[in-house]
Amino acid sequence: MHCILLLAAFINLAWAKTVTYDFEIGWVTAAPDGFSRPVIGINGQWPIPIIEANVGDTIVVKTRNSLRNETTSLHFHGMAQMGTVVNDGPVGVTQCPMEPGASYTYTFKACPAGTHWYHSHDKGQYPDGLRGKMIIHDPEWENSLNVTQQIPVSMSDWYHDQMPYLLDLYMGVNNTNGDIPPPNSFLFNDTTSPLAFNFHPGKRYLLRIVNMAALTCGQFHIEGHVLSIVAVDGVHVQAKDADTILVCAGQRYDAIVTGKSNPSTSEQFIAKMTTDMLTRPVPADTKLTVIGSATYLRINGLPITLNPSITRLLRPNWVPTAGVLDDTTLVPLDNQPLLRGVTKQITFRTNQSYYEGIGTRISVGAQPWVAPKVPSLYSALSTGRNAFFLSTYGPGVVPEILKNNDIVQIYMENPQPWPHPMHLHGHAFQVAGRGTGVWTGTEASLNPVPMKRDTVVIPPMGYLVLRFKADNPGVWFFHCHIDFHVVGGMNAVFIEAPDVLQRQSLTVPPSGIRLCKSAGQPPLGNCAGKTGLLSAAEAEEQCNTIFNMEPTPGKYGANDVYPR
Ligand SMILES: *[C@@H]1O[C@H](CO)[C@@H](O)[C@H](O)[C@H]1NC(C)=O
Ligand SMILES: *[C@@H]1O[C@H](CO)[C@@H](O)[C@H](O)[C@H]1NC(C)=O
Ligand SMILES: *[C@@H]1O[C@H](CO)[C@@H](O)[C@H](O)[C@H]1NC(C)=O
Ligand SMILES: *[C@@H]1O[C@H](CO)[C@@H](O)[C@H](O)[C@H]1NC(C)=O
Ligand SMILES: *[C@@H]1O[C@H](CO)[C@@H](O)[C@H](O)[C@H]1NC(C)=O
Ligand SMILES: [Cu+2]
Repeated sequence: MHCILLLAAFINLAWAKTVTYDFEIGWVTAAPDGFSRPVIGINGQWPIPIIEANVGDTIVVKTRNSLRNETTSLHFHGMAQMGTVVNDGPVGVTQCPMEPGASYTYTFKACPAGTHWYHSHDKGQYPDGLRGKMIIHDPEWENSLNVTQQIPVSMSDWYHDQMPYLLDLYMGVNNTNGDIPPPNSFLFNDTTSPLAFNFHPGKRYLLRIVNMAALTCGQFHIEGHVLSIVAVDGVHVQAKDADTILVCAGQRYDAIVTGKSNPSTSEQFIAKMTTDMLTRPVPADTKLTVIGSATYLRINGLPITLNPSITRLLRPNWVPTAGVLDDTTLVPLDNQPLLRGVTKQITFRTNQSYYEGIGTRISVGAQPWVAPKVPSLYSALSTGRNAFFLSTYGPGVVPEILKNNDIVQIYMENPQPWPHPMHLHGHAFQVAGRGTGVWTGTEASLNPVPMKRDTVVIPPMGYLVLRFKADNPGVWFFHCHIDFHVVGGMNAVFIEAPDVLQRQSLTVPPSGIRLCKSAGQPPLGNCAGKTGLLSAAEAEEQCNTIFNMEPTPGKYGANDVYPR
């Protein structure tokens, strides 16, 4: 069900229930790859719990920050947050940070259904462990799939060092070429230990695969089995067979796997980190792969032995030989045609820059995103008619103002040798075009029935054409899902129909005002925390915009050195 219809109908949905979670966020110790380190857990546990509900339910997540030494927040990746943008979670965009000891309650409709996840959206923090699975069930769709079991699994990279330290390295004055520290290992379901899928002959399984990485993508493949892809990022698609899928940070794939009808051997699966997002060679001791098994049992309950030739195949340098699924070949089940008649054009370009004395930054718009004094949403809610002026948000947040029901096109160029997983909050967009070089600009070159998702990879030295309808009033973050790049500023903010938001009488919640006050930030007014309209020059001066200086040329320093 579309979330708009759901919002209109939800009071009448007798089956909708409220699902409540009580989360105390705090430090625990874990060793997912054998190396013991402090990680951010929930209620004393890591991995953190799965959030699970049915579409249309109300989810209430009560959080308390017991970290003592770091601020935090939670974002529910994939949720439309229709009418509840105040609970979307990104710090500086829809809320202030939760200081140690502070509490905040996130309440929202479980919509759309699908394989999703939730994570901290503060200061590049989630790779320290604060990220977990979130499954929103659609019982009708799941019944139609005729599966015996649903198996949520995750992939992610993993560091032995903590993010505040790694981010200092990345952002620091010595990192002139924007190098990202390479991960130590790759995790499958939060471990490097070999796990098993226990399959029964001829039975169907729904694998719900999410990549929760800081940086890298993961390939997933099961020997001797086909992955029939039925959804991506919660969008149902016409079933398409794949041998291997590539899942990048933030992305999700739902795959149906059918057990072999007459197995004579068990098989192995592989989850493997891809290294194309790394800016320098992977250290030799990085553990790139996790091997597990698709196990069948004999009548006596003992596992059927592994296929020996497969074991050889998979270690140590496996590469997918039967191709990797190209996600743009997927067709959404609703067959929605390409949105035409664009009323709002946005052009972005990746720009990785080095600023002498400041360090590495990266941007999609005119400058790297920097947190404003007032979260942009709170400005949109508290400035009346001034909410339609860019200076209300300040150039530092790279704002774009969308009118209600605009047909929006984002054209993004990436004149860099590295790909980026680009994510938009509050919407699934059509991936109308993607390619290398620059776009020709013609409608004819776009996909007439584009696939839709909420996180898509822009290729190296390539471009993306994304379209969506501005039918979800709110303030939505558009950003690279590499958490280093979020902190480095590869972000923009879409102010969508602020007049409608204000007409809906949405206001800054008292709990949100408390968070700002305890963080020492003004909760209301324009980006400088004032009433009245700022001039462009005032906004630039008063709203945390420190990048009105030219970047320093040098190796990958200013973007001018990249080959085009
Ligand atoms: C916060 O405390 C944890 C747990 O004691 C520690 O491992 C971590 O390094 C600290 N982080 C900072 C930024 O001080
Ligand atoms: C992965 O973890 C989930 C719980 O988060 C569990 O339900 C699932 O069975 C695990 N998958 C495997 C293959 O162990
Ligand atoms: C940068 O590198 C220099 C030379 O190695 C070192 O002395 C300095 O402490 C480094 N600065 C930072 C902020 O890491
Ligand atoms: C459902 O799947 C089972 C195998 O698990 C198969 O035997 C059965 O025919 C399927 N039913 C339908 C309606 O497709
Ligand atoms: C990157 O930003 C700098 C500084 O604003 C500008 O000079 C340069 O042209 C930009 N590069 C690209 C590829 O847009
Ligand atoms: Cu990026």
